[in-house]
Amino acid sequence: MNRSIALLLLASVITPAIFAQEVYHGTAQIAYLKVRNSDGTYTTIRDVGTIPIKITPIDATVGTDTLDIHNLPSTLGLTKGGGGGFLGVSGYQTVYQNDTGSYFVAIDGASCLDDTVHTAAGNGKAWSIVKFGVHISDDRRTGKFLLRWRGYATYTGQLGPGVSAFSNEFFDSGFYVERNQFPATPPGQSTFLVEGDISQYPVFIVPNQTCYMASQFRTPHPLGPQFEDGEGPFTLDWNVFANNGPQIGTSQDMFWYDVPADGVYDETEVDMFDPEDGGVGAGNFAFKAQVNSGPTNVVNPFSFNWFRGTHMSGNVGSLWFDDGNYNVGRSGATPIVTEAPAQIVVESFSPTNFPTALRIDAQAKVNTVNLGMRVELWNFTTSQWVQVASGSVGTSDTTLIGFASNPGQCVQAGTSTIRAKVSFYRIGATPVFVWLASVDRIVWTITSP
Ligand SMILES: [Ca+2]
Ligand SMILES: [Ca+2]
Ligand SMILES: [Ca+2]
Repeated sequence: MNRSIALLLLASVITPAIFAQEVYHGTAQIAYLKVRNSDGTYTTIRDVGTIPIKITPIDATVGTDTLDIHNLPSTLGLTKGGGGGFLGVSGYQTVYQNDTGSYFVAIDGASCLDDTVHTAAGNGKAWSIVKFGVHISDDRRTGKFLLRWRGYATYTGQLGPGVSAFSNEFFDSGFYVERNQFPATPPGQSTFLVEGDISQYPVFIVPNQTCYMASQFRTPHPLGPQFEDGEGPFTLDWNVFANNGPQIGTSQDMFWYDVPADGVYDETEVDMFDPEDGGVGAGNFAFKAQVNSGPTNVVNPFSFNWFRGTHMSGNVGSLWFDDGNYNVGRSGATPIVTEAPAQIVVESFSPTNFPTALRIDAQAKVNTVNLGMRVELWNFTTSQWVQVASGSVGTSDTTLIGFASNPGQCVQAGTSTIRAKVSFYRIGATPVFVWLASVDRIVWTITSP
């Protein structure tokens, strides 16, 4: 639907009714996480887990607008909002908040992008609790939508129509949300705030305050979650804006209204909702991001040991960076025939004894086909290895990423030791009988409370 058609719908703008502030609990499945590696390449991981969510019905004005902003300056400044972060009652620090109690839904707004500037307190820290809005436009309570978030660091003006004005992407991830978790509401009033706890998955990290954030509602991949790439057709679930501008962080009273939706936000799509459209300063997503007050640190290994197989070359420093400097092991004999013939165990120290999130990235390649790679974390409470990622490993660098479901148990009390293992094993016939595993990087990403 184009904007001139959408404008006709203004005649049917719905008068909000008052709901009790009921809260419904549910879950969202992480569809995929696309993580940027230090060399600028991306790793996509799927089937990661679920997060708890809370759903609150809200009143909102549903409408559209005239195109208000025709030319955007080549650089963007700050006009709206303010304030530093604060420590909430939960112990989380809010680094961006635009949740004013007065909401506006963009008709056909399945794909929008907002300029958000978080407080400096959020720099380099992973989001723990996020809050956003969704409007389910035709009152369905069946099936699921994919909520996709993409974060960009850079706006570039004067690139013209059809060309993305946003670049330097630092996250791209999606969640499956089942519609039957949303309570029934009167026709046309299916607007909700959703709060999700992503504290175990430190991937949404804004490096330096500015986050041009795209929010998209899409159809899940038709072939199944193992193929999810976030590129399905847009749905009839729409973005929700909050009036009057943010309380924490800043955003200009503008956003990018991707109509017709193609996932490309060009400079001519910049827009805002005027009072005459039913919006008041409504150029800003209803959105809130909270971080743990502690830092999110990348932790390098201090020691390594080829527990199975033989160390051939490289040192502990070879494991620190994604730089093509490898720590190489050769497959060897094992006491049990089913055991992986090459296993490297690494240790380091956690900056905290009480991590709220613990992620491990392992990148390696091998010199033959038909090998698999498994990543495990040592649980000091149960004295067991816990597998957090596995997959095939190629003859060029392959990255696996895993997350601890009990981060605190992966740190040894007293010593703060952390321990991980990466194993290589046959998943088919290998043309090379004695093969090499070249490990480029094994690092933890640990969030402190
Ligand atoms: Ca577009
Ligand atoms: Ca804005
Ligand atoms: Ca390396």
